[in-house]
Amino acid sequence: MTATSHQQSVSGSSADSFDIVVIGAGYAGLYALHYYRKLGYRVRLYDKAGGVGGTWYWNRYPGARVDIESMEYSYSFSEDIQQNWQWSERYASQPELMRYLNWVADRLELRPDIQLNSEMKTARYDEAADRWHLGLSTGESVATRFLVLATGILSAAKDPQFKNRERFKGAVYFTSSWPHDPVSFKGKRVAVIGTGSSGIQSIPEIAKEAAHLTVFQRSANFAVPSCNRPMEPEFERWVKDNYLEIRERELRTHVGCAIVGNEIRANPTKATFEVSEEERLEAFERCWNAANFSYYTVFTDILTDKRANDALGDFIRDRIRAQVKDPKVAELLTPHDHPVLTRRLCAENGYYLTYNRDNVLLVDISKSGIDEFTEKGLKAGGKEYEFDIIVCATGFDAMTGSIMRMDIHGRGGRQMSREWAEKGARTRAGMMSEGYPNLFMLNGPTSPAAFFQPVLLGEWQTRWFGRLMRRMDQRGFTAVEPTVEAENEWIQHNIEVADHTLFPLAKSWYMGDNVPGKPRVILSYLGGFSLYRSTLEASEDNKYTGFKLERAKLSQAAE
Ligand code: NA7
Repeated sequence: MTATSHQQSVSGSSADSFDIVVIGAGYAGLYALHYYRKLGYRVRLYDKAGGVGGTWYWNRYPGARVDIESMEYSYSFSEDIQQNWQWSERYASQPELMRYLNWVADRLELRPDIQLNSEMKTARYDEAADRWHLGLSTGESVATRFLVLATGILSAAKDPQFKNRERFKGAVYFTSSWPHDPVSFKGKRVAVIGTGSSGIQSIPEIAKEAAHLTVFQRSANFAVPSCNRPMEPEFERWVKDNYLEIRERELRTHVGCAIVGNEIRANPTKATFEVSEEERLEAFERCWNAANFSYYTVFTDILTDKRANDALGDFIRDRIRAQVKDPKVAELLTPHDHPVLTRRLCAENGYYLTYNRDNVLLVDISKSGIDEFTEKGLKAGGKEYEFDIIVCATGFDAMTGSIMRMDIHGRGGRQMSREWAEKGARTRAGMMSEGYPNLFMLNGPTSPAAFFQPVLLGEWQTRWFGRLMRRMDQRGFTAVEPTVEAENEWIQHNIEVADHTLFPLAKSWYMGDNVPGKPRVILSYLGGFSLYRSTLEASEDNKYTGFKLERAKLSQAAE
C-alpha cells in the first residue's frame, strides 16, 4: 500500500490522473510532495534523474559543497527532521546533502509517489476541463489539475558551444552532470574552463591529484573562505535548542540566514561610513571569519552605494593578493570589473593557494576566449595546450532555463518558452504566469530564490499554494492565474528595486548575461523576503487580489 492510497483523494480522480503533479525531486519538490499529500491530495512527483537530490544529484564534482550553513540549509518544517539529523560539517558536502535528502525521502515515506528517470517533456493546458496533460520521456501521458514546477534555479546546464568540441580525443566532463563513477586525475594533464563557484570549488581538489592543471579564466570572481569545519557538538546543540527562534529570524533577514559565526544576527542598521574605519574593518573581518552570506548584510548600503561596496571590494581584493605568491597571477585573480556581491560571492577552500603550486597554471582568456578544441586539447589566444581531460565548469541558464526547456502550452496554445525568450520571464512574484492557469513555480524566476535561502522559500511558497488550492476546492474554483496587470506590476517593481542596487552594473547570471541572446533583466527579486511575503499574504487575505479565479466551464454552463 502506498503512503497515499489509503487517503481520500480530493478530486477522486483515476489512476493516471492526479490532483497535483510535482516536477523535480530536490529540496522544494520533496517537501511539496509531502505537504500536499498530507493535505489529502493525490500527488505524483517526477524527476528525470535516477535518484532524489535535485541539483545535488547532478553536481557531484570534487569539492562540491553548499555555501550556506548546513544547520540552516535544511528543512525547517519538521522538528523531527531538524532534531534527528546530524550534520558532520558546518557547510555540508555534496555526498552529505545527498545522504540527508535520501534520509528525508525515506523518513517521510515519499518514494512510493516518486517516479524517477522520467522527464516531463510537454505540458498542455486543456481549458475546457481545467487539466494539464503531461507528456513524459517514458512515453507516458498523465493528467493533473495542478502542475508544480520545482525544477531548480541552477539546473539547466549551459552549452558553451566550443568550436570543434567533438575533435578532442580525451575525456570532457561537465561539473553540472558529473559521472557517478569516480574520475581519476592521477598522472593526468587536466584543463578546467570556468572560474565561477563550481570551478573555484573543484580546482583545488583536481590540482591535488593531477600531474598538471591549467585553469582557463575568462573573468575573475570574488571568493572568500568557506569557513567550513567539522560540526562542533556545542554549536549543534545550541542551534537545535534555539531552532524556533533561528527559523523565525531567518524569515526576517534579507538572505534567509540568521547565523553568523556562532551568533544569531538581525538585519544591519548602520551604513558603511556611519562607523569609524576601525569598526568597518572589524565588521569585514568578522565576515571573513564567519560565512559568505554575512557579507550581503554587513552594512545597510553595501548593495546600493558604490563607495560602500568598494570599501568591501578593496578589503577582499587585498586578501586575495596576499594569498598568491606571483604578483602577476595575483592581479589576474583579482576582480575589478564588477562590484563585489553583484555576482554570487564564491566560497573557497584553498582556491587562491592552489595557484602557488608548481603543477598549476592560470591562463587569462578574458580577451580571446577559447578558440577551439583540437584533437590533443584546446587552443586559446592562438596557442595550443595539450590535455588528457577537460573539465567544463561553465555554468547554467539560471532561473529560467529549466522551465524554458520544457514545452509548456497554456491558454490558446500560448507557448511559455517562446514568450519568455522574447520578453523575459513573465510571472507574478515568480509564482505563476498569466495564460498558464494552475501552474505553480517553486523558487521561480523573479522570486527571491537566488537571493534568499531557497529551502525556506520553497517551504513557504509550497504552503501558500496549499492554502490557495484548499480555498479553490472549498469555493468551487477550478482555475487560477495572475491578471496581466498584476504580472506587469510585479515585473516593473522587480526592475525598479534592482535599479536601486548595484546589480545591473555587473554581467552576471542574476541578470541573464551569461547566456547569449537571453533578455537582460534581473531574475531574482532583491526587495527582501519580508516585503515579498507581505505582498503575497496581503493578496491572500484580500481574496487573492492580482489573481483571477474561475469556476469550471461545465458548472458555469449549468448555472
Ligand atoms: P558560473 O558562476 O556561471 O561560472 C561559470 C564560469 O564559466 C565563469 O567563470 C564563466 O566566465 C565561465 N564560462 C562560461 N562560458 C564560457 C566560455 N564559453 N568560455 C570560457 N569560459 C566560460 O557557474 P558555476 O557553475 O560556477 O556556479 C553557478 C552557481 O552555483 C553559483 O553562482 C552558486 O550560486 C552555485 P564568465 O564569468 O562568463 O566570463
